[in-house]
Amino acid sequence: AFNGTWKVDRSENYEKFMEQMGVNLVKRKLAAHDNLKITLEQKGDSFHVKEVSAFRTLELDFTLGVNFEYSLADGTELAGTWAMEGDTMKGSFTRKDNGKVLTTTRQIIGEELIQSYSYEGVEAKRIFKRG
Ligand code: MYR
Repeated sequence: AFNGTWKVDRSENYEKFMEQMGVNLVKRKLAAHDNLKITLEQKGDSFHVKEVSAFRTLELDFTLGVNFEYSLADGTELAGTWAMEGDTMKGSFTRKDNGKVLTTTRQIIGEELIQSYSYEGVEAKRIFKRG
C-alpha cells in the first residue's frame, strides 16, 4: 500500500518542529519549500527508499525491526528502526548528537500518505499525494 512515489502536498506545524530540532531560520525557510518526493518499494519486511528534495537525492534500504542509520539534510545523524503496527509504519530514531528521540509514523489515509513527526513535545505532519 505504501509502494509508489509520494510528493509532499502540505505540512502542518513543520516550521515549529524544525525549530524544536534546532534547525536555523534560513534552513527552515528553505525546507518549507523542499519539494520532497519519496519513492517507497516494499518487498516483505524490506524497504527501498528513494528521497529527492531541493537539498539532495539519496537512496537507502532498511528492514522492519532492524536498526539503521540516517542523516537529515542538515547533517544531523539518527539511528533507529521502522516497525509495522497494523497498517501504520512506526519509526523511532535517536539523535546521535544529543541522544534524544524522534518518533515518526506513516499511514495511508484515503489517497494520501500522512507522515507524522514528534520530537521533544512538538508534533508535525507532512501530507503527501501520489505523483
Ligand atoms: C525513510 O524511511 O524515509 C528513511 C528513514 C526516515 C527516518 C526518520 C525521518 C525523520 C525526518 C525528520 C525531518 C526533520 C527535519 C528537521
